[in-house]
Amino acid sequence: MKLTSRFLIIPALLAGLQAASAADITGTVTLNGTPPPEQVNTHISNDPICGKLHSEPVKTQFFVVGPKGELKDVVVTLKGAPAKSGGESAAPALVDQTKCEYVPYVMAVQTGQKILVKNSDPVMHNVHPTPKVAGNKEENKAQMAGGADLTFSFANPEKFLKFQCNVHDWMFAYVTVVDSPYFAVTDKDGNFKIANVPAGKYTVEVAHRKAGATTKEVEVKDGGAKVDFTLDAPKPQ
Ligand SMILES: [Cu+2]
Repeated sequence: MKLTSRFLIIPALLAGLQAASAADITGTVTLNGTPPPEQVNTHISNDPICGKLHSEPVKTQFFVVGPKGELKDVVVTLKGAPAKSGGESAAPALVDQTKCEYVPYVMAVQTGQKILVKNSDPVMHNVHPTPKVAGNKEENKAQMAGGADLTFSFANPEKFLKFQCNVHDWMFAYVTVVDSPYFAVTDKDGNFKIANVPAGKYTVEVAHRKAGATTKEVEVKDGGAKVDFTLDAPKPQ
């Protein structure tokens, strides 16, 4: 009798442990205050090839906000994240050059993860990542219209590593390199989700290129954790 009940209890305990072992951290990032107005990118419209690819004026996208200040392009990372990067085995991250802009403008990858850069335009670009962290390699590769995809990867963590095109000096993208699989970038509704985080206590950091960064403590338990953030718009100059 004793034996039977023990056999029943142990699987139940194990199932309980598994349920508590990983959950999602979700939340929303909101911009407090009014961001400076975006500027029309006259470089694109003045370019004989790139200008023709757009029917509407192209604006900068420094602050992409929703009706309630929901802030896009915020990089969300975990300090004290439990696992090291599995970047070598992760699916490649994609960056497209389309209509003489990088899409996405802001992204995050793991250390060692491949970044595939496409050229969907009828014009040559050159892809020039300019890392500032030692050990991350600066490269500068031309890519013809219809050319093969280019591949990049970075060994060390770095925030907002800048990619630029020297043919079109308005073309920038920012790639944050993280040494764990636990990160996210907010969508157009300001939402993020870091999936399958092992139970435990963490510091969550949110960072936006123009609105700065802040942190909050969270504890991941059964059912996950929800944590919202507010960043302040820069004061008018
Ligand atoms: Cu270009």
